[in-house]
Amino acid sequence: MRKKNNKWSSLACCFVLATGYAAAANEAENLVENPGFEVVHPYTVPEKLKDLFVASEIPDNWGPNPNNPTKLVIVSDAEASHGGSNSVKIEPIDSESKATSALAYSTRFKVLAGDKYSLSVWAKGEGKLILMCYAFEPQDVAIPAIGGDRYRAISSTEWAEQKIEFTIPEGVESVAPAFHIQGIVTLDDVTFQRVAP
Ligand SMILES: [Ca+2]
Repeated sequence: MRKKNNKWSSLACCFVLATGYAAAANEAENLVENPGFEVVHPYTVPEKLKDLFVASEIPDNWGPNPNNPTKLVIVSDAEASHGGSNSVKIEPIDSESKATSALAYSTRFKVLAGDKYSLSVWAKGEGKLILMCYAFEPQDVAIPAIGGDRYRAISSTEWAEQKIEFTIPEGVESVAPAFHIQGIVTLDDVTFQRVAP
């Protein structure tokens, strides 16, 4: 057993629905679909996730991570959103809880070691936020997430952009962007791009 002790990655292998990989990355193209959460669909929480996830609708291409009990609310209010009509509020199911909740992209991107990527999101609220990519070796082995090393304090009713840049380590074949949150944080307008090496 190796490199399987990372708490961020252990679930990702179960959740991220890699039925196919996204197309190869062109530089400076935003690779995520539905980056502003404008497309949503009704959602019925599966029985096995009933204690772990609360949502009546979720954005297309995005979903929960059952390792991190999460309440997800679509905020349908152009005034309150950073762009478009919708943003996504992430909070713990138990309002007293200090547990980490999560929002994850539901498709993995094939990557090459040494390539440089950036991940950004606009955020507001009262809590903490980590931007990261779940990472996978060939044969779907989940390994420690990339970039998930620092919580950023979010404490404002004004939107602010949060961003990380990282280089794909050796051995990583695919990644999926994700946000881990403590407290109540609203997100909008994600950008995931390959940047010049
Ligand atoms: Ca939006």
